[in-house]
Amino acid sequence: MALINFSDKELKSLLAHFAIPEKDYFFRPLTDGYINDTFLVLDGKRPLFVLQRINHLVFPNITGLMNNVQYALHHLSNAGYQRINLVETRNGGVFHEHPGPSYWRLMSYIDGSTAYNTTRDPPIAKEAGSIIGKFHLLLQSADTSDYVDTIPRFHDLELRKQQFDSALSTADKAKLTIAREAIQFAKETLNKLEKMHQESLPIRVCHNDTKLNNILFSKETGKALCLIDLDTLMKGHFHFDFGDAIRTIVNTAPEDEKDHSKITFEKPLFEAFVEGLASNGPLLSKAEINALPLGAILMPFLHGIRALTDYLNNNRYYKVAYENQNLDRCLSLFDFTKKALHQVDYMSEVVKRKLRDPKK
Ligand code: GN1
Ligand code: MG
Repeated sequence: MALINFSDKELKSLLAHFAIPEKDYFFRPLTDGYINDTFLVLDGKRPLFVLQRINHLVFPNITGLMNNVQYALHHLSNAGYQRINLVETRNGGVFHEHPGPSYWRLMSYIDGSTAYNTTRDPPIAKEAGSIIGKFHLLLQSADTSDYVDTIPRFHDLELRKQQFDSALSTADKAKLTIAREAIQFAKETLNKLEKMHQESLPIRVCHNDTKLNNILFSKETGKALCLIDLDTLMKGHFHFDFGDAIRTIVNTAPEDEKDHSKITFEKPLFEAFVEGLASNGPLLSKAEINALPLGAILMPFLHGIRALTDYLNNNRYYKVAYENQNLDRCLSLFDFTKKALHQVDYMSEVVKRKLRDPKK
C-alpha cells in the first residue's frame, strides 16, 4: 500500500467535525504505523490530540471496532492505568465518516508521555510487563461476547498458511527466487508449530498488538502508563500478547533490521518483562503459563510470514517505505524466531518459576 499525504487544509476541515474549541491547530504526521494514518494535533508547540484515519480496507467494520474501543476504555481506567479519551464529533459520535469514504477519530494526547521502538533497559521491560498484566487484569471482568472480531482469525496460523500458499502460487518468479530461503524456513516452521502441543486455553479480551511502541511511558517517572492502538482489541489468547511483547522487547533491534548480528534474545530483558507481569499477582492459568514460550515463537513467526506473503503479493497490505521492506521485516522476524526457538526450555523454566501461583 502506498503512503498517503494529507494537506493541512484537509486535516483542518476534518478536525472541524470534532467537538473541540476552534483554533489554528498544527499537524505533525506520526509515521511509525503500517496501517492507519496518524497525526499529532498541536496548539502552538503543545500536542493536544491524536487524529487518525482508520484504514477501512484492513478494518472493514469501523462501527464494531469503535464499539470495542469504547467498551474497553470503560474498563481501562484506574489508579495505575492512564485513561485515554475519545473526543466526540459534533454529532455526538466517536468517529467521523468523510465522503470518499474515509473514517477518522480523535483521541486525547497524554501529556508528558513517550514510547520506545526498542530498549536495552530492564526497568523499561519490567514496566512493560506490569502494564500488560494490568491491562489484562482490568479486562478480566469484560464479557468477551461484547467484542467483535475486527480482523477475523487475526493470529490464526492456519489462515496465515493459506494466504502464504496462495501468494506462492501467484508470485513473480524473481521474487520466489530472492525469497527462497525465507520460503523454506516458513514451510519448515509451519510444520514445527503445527506439531507443538497446545492445551485448551481460555479466551480473553486481548490487545493483539502489544509491541513495545504501543505502550506509553511517563517521561518524568519512567512508569508505563497505558497501551495505545486498540484497533485489534478482540478475543484472543494471552500468549499472543506475551509473544508480541517479547519479540519487540527481548530483541533490541528494530523490526526491519538488516544486520542480523544485531538481533539477539536478551535474557535480562526477558526476565524483567516476566517479573513485571508477575508484579500484578496471579493472573494466568497453568495452561496459559505453559503456552507462553509458544507465544514467543508464534508471534514473530506470524508477523514474519505475513510480511513475506505481502512481499510476494507486491505490498498490498502494509505501507512500505521502500520496495523490499516487507522482505527485510520477514527476514529479521524469522531470525528472531530462530533465536527464540533455541530458548524454549529457558523460557519455560523462567515463566513457571516466576508466574505460577504458589497456592495452586
Ligand atoms: C501493524 O500499523 P501497526 O504498526 O499498528 C499490524 C500489527 C503488527 C505491526 C508491526 C492490523 O500494526 O499486527 O504488529 O504492524 N497490524 C495489523 O509489525 O495488521
Ligand atoms: Mg496496530
